[in-house]
Amino acid sequence: MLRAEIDGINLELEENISILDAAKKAKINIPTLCYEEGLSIYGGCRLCVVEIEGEELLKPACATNIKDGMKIQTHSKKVRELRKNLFELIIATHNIDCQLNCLTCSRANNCELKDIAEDIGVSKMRLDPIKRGQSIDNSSYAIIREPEKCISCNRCIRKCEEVQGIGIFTTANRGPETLVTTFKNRGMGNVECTNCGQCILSCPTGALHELYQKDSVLDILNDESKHVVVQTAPAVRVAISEPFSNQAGDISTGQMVTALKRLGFDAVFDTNFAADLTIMEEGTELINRINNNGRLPLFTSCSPGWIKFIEHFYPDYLENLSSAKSPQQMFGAIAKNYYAREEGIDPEDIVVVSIMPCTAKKFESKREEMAGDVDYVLTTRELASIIKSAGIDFLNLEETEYDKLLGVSSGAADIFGTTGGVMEAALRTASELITGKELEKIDFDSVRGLEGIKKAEVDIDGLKLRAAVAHGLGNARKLMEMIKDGEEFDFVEFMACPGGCMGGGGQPISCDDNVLEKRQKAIYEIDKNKKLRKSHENPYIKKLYDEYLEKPGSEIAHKLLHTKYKA
Ligand code: HC0
Repeated sequence: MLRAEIDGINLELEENISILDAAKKAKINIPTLCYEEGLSIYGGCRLCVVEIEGEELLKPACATNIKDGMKIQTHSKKVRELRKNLFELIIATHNIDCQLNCLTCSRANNCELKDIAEDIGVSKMRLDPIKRGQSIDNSSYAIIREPEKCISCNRCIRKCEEVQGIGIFTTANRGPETLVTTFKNRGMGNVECTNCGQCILSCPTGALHELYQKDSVLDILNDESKHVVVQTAPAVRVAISEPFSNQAGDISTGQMVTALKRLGFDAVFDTNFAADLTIMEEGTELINRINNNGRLPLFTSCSPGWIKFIEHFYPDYLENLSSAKSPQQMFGAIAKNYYAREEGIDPEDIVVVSIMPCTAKKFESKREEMAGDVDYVLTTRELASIIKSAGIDFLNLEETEYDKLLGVSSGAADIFGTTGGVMEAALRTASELITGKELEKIDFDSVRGLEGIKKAEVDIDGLKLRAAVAHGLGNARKLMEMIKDGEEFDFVEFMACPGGCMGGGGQPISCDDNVLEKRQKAIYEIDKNKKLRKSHENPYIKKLYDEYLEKPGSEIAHKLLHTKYKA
């Protein structure tokens, strides 16, 4: 144990703890910009400098470990003056538009720079901002980069490289001209970006954000000639309230449906309905591959960031991907065919809007393999922003149920929103379809939790199904290397984002501690409280097969619900 004193507070601390972490334990807030929990220490912004008794130079708290007997001051006059100077230098390389056009910035409501300016007590700027003449990178269908707003904290670089294992960002130039950019400044749409959007969650300013489609959706809602239907992804309902309440883990399904109706959507449906459908199609494909010596392991195909990853880095394994489209895309195809027929609406007049926790879903909707299924994709953040600008008091809304035909889903579909959920949903259905017997226990605990890679062997009436689950592309790469090295599995779930979709790049930017744990708990709570907890028992899925699709894997199901990815 070490002893140290921070701002007069005596602490007993474990070895190898940074001053920043020790201060947190003492509930002392030291401002940081380039630091992010879970990423390597960069120590570039220096805003976290502290004064250590007996040392002439101030030290960065993130990169300095506590030594026994240290006495530290985190907010002395010397510290505050240097912090202010450093902050002014940082802000001077930041876009002048921030100072003139803060109101229109995507991060106007939660800009870390603004928060820090307040913490540090910066009231006026003494330095003229440097304009670097960099144009906006809008080469991607999913993520927009505004280099003039970049403050070179390098968090996006580290997130992409260290967590996602990709590394599309790099730095260019030196000194005040330093820039974060993509390889040869080619643009996000022309490098190996998977569109996962994890960089957006790390960016402290508005330098990275999704391609906004909010205005297009508001316009289409005003077009009387169109029948606009909306679908909401599993993970949105446990995060949409965060921008209103500043706390994570609340379930707001009913309020979200009410808000969407108030916004003017003609029908409010659930992606979860299509998640149940996915289980029927993907589960059938798994059983067929096992019975017919097909290519194994079968890989899930619902996470578009993962699809882009395998296309770039493991093209030899594309045959392992399930041919099932993602639930988002299946929903679009069903809405424009089955729903159109049932309601007597010309499919040309139907507009499908998705609300997704994911930026890569925007890219997925534009893929040529399935273009036309879905017309617009909004992130959870975009929906929250539209709700706010419509003056809707979200937290006090009454609850409404989804519209019926494509709006009823099982608990198995709800858990799609967290890592391990697709696997568990598939196991519930595959077990019962294979054995013809009801499962005694439907919770598959071995694929739950936030461990990066989970493995499980499930005994289905003598058939030993070897399963694995990876979330976050860094873990996906590790698991792919295990498979390349000969480790054998039958079915593998991959999700591009840490935590699965609940941690997607389109979710609200964290406003609470332990956000993933809280969202995950909420997702399992929704499942537990549902009577209907298995995809194959969903009466509206049965009706869809009886009246339209015939049976899982039928010719028409293949035409509408399956696809093939090419390298
Ligand atoms: Fe997901 Fe999905 S579960 S990818 O994570 O399969 O984004 O929430 O909508 O499509 O259902 C995201 C979340 C979805 C799809 C579903 C799947």
